[in-house]
Parts: sequence; C-alpha cells; structure tokens
Amino acid sequence: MFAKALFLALIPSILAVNHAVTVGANNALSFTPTTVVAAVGDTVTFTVVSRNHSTTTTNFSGAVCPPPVGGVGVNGWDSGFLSDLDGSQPKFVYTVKDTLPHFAACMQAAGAHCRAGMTFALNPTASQTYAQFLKNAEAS
Ligand SMILES: [Cu+2]
Repeated sequence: MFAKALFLALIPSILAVNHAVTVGANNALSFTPTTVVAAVGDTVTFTVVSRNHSTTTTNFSGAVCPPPVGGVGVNGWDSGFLSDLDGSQPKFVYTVKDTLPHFAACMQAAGAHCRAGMTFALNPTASQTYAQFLKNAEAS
C-alpha cells in the first residue's frame, strides 16, 4: 500500500521532461530554441551564457517590449537580470503550470533586446504563433 502510494507520487517526476534553453548563445540577443512545447510538470531551464539578460513573460501583442518586472499573466515568470559577465552561466528554472501559451522576452536595455528579437514562446498556438509574436515585439 505504502509502496504503491510512493510509486504513484513519483510518476509525475519520472515523466516530466526538462527543456534546456540557452540565452545569449554566441553573444547574440537570442533564446535557443525560440519555442518550447511542454507539458504541465515539465521544466524549462534557461541558462545565460553571455552578457546580462532576463527571461520575463510579456504580452503577445501591443505593449510587448520591454516586458514588465514580475512578468505578465497568470503562471507567468520573471527571472530578473541574470549576468554571465563573470562567466558563471546563471540558470533560471520554470516549472510548467498550464498548457496555455506564454510569451517571454528579455527586459534588458529598456526593451532594446526584446525589440531586437530576443523573444521566446512556451506552447504557442495556431492563432498565437512565435513568428507573429516576434513581429509584434520588433514593432513594439
Ligand atoms: Cu537581453
């Protein structure tokens, strides 16, 4: 009985997947990959490998850049600024809480990184695509 309960409790962590996202690869203003499709319970680990960036949820359209402190939306996120200027490659881990689309960008330089395309989508949809979000960011 106890063993079965323990096994059932462990199932989510056994099936959960981590999705690695590199922030600032090759010193570029980018998230790699730009899109992750994940299930509830999965994690997304953002690793900053250059400069000083954030991953922060924002609006899909309209006021996209810069993302606001604290992030946008229920179950959104805000890593705050993470600096790799000392070579420490800081990480931010987000645990996926729903299957809704979430759009994120870097808040650095008053939105300049965001407008330059430093954008990311978690579970984008047919009506809210990463490509359209990127266009919205560049135009915001
Ligand atoms: Cu940045």
